[in-house]
Amino acid sequence: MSTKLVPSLCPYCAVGCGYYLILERGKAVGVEYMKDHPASEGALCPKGNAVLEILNNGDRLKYPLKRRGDEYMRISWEEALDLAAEGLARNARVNGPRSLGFLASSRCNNEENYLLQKLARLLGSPNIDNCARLCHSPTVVGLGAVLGTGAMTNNLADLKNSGCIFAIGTNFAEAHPVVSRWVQRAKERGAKVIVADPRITSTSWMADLHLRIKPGTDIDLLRGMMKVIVDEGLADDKFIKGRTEGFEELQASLRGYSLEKAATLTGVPAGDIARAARIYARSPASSLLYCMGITQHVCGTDNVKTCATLALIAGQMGRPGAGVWPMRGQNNVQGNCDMGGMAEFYPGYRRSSEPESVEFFKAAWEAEDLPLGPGLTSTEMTEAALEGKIKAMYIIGEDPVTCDANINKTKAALESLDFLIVQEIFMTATARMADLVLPAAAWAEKDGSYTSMERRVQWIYRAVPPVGEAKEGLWIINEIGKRMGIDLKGDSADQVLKEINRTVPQYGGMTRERISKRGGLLWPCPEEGHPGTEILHRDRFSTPGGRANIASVENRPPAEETSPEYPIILSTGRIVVHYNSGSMTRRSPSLLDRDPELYVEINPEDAARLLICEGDMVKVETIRGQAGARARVTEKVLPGMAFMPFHWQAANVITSDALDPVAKIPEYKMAACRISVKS
Ligand SMILES: Nc1nc2c(c(=O)[nH]1)N[C@H]1C(S)=C(S)[C@@H](COP(=O)(O)OP(=O)(O)OC[C@H]3O[C@@H](n4cnc5c(=O)[nH]c(N)nc54)[C@H](O)[C@@H]3O)O[C@H]1N2
Ligand SMILES: Nc1nc2c(c(=O)[nH]1)N[C@H]1C(S)=C(S)[C@@H](COP(=O)(O)OP(=O)(O)OC[C@H]3O[C@@H](n4cnc5c(=O)[nH]c(N)nc54)[C@H](O)[C@@H]3O)O[C@H]1N2
Ligand code: SF4
Ligand SMILES: [Mo]
Repeated sequence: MSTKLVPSLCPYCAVGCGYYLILERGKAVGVEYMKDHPASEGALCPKGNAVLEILNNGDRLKYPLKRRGDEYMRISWEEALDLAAEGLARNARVNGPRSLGFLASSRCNNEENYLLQKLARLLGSPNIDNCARLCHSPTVVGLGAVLGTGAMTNNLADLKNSGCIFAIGTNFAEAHPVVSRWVQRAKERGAKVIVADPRITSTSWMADLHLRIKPGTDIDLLRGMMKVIVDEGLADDKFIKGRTEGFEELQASLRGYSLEKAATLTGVPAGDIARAARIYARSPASSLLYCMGITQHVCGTDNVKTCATLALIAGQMGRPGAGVWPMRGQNNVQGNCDMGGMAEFYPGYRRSSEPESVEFFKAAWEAEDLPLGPGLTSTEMTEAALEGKIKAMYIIGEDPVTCDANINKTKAALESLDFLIVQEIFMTATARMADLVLPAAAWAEKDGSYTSMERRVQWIYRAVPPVGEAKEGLWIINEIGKRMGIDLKGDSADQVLKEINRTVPQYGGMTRERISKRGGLLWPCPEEGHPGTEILHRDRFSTPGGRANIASVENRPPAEETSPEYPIILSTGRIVVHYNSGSMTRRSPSLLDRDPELYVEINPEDAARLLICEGDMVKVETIRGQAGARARVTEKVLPGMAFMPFHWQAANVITSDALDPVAKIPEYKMAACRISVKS
């Protein structure tokens, strides 16, 4: 029997782990570890180990489906593509091109995302967005404003060079498990690990110092640390003078602030804040890791800017082991943003609101006209649909009916559309609302490149043919374009990559030959022969003037405070064996077996008061609705706080859709709730 090993990438998170698919007679039958992969060194977490349960899953969508009443009918690709083109064209004609909304998929490759935003814009709609809106949009705009580039500053393996690892609002041990190996490597070399998280987590177990912060008070904590750094002469004056702007304003804003005030506001003892500040500032190289505990707040953008500011004043930037690591979520969310799958940006972060960007792409795409942005964000598209301004949507590889905050609103918005296309690998809650469901090839069934959280761009080749009649996303988008009289020049992923090389400066030298080698290349890689870039901002920042912009911001309260009626703060987040909507992991038997149902963690003090016992079915209610969940009574959450994973649809019935005013991200991490035993 002939056995073949084909290199592949994990389709889940943005660590970008590599492995080999074992093929027998053209079928994927196993996974073999890839020991020389630069980010994962052969490691895979439980989800990566279980990828075949998804690829070969019997539930995969296999045929195009058209809705008739509550039923779905199998149709041919000819009919499906005609229907898709007609539905989009009809709405563009009757309601104008700005009535079209597009969601690009951060689970899909760069070439597919590039082509989808090109289709949207060539049709005259600026409304293209992706799940980064719900995730790291504060990083793209906030870190972009401070450092010039809204991406991870160093590579992952470089964490081993840190003497101090400060992880704030990230539970990487569950959400990016393979990163733990690099943190462990640093610990073995003597590094101190500081974790700021309200909960006890698998990550906080690794910490030398756990700051159990009150949710929503990160700016106060960071300002407390800055106060210590400035007052104790630990600021890096040379770095501040040579490479930054705005330090005087920061000093002025800290003048009336005190460590004691920070302690009161955050609930973290003053001594611990001071210790954290000293360890972070004094270490020869410190890394700052952050994730959704920082971004998913109404002050998400300010949180990000304050994290970056701490790193700047301590001079912990632009060297091995020193920098800021925003832990990106999806396997290709970095790439999707790079490709212009965002309302604010054309490809390569050219602002969609600037006429020069439009002119550049008019020339590149030989287009007579293109829309000036910014387009509507995904969260704004929901509102616009409810107001009758968005009438048709084309959603690829996203499940907003499970993952948006306050999903009853999203459901109503999608119900009000004239026409909805969903392109998926499984029948999701969102696909169930579509007029047309298009079955897509999964990662191992198509060619293309993915950009991981460390800006690592890696190309994989199709290893197996798509299931049933499923098609590569690129082909589907290209065919819809053709039927609308648009030549997207997307006949192959290779052809699209060549266009990306020309239009996205960071990807200029990323040819297929180069990025299909083990580990690919890290952007920026402006021309062929360029080795790629592991560490950003070594000599200058990528702001127009080359200097970083120190931010002086003060904390703002969350949108929802507790009240006698809703006395508990509900936070939502992740567990290791499930992934986002759960549309994949809940279909993966080995993963579902480990965590089969929705639960909520409650502190024993609250549980005693509410007469809730471990294992009871409880009702968690907010002003938006209620969710049933199994109670877990545990000191992992603070009194007055509850935690629920969001991998089951019920969770987002109750979450808050209050938005950060700049990045438009919802405040998933704080909703006022009450909990009672289900009668
Ligand atoms: N297993 C698994 N892995 C995943 C995913 C998944 O669904 N499952 N999803 C991927 C995606 S899309 C993303 S974006 C990442 C997200 O990865 P993470 O952001 O690490 O995951 P979360 O659990 O959402 O939140 C991280 C931590 O923030 C803490 N937190 C909550 N509120 C606050 C606060 O106010 N301040 C501070 N300092 N901390 C707070 C929570 O207690 C939690 O432990 O994970 C990726 N990886
Ligand atoms: N309560 C709460 N809600 C949250 C969060 C939270 O912390 N708390 N976090 C938010 C965050 S950070 C994020 S990123 C969002 C995630 O929100 P989504 O992006 O909607 O979540 P996913 O489950 O990753 O959805 C991706 C879909 O793509 C499909 N897919 C996978 N591969 C392919 C492919 O090759 N082609 C196609 N066409 N489809 C494919 C999968 O089946 C899946 O249904 O959720 C947000 N929602
Ligand atoms: S850490 Fe992320 S990329 Fe690596 S195996 Fe796990 S889910 Fe996949
Ligand atoms: Mo995310």
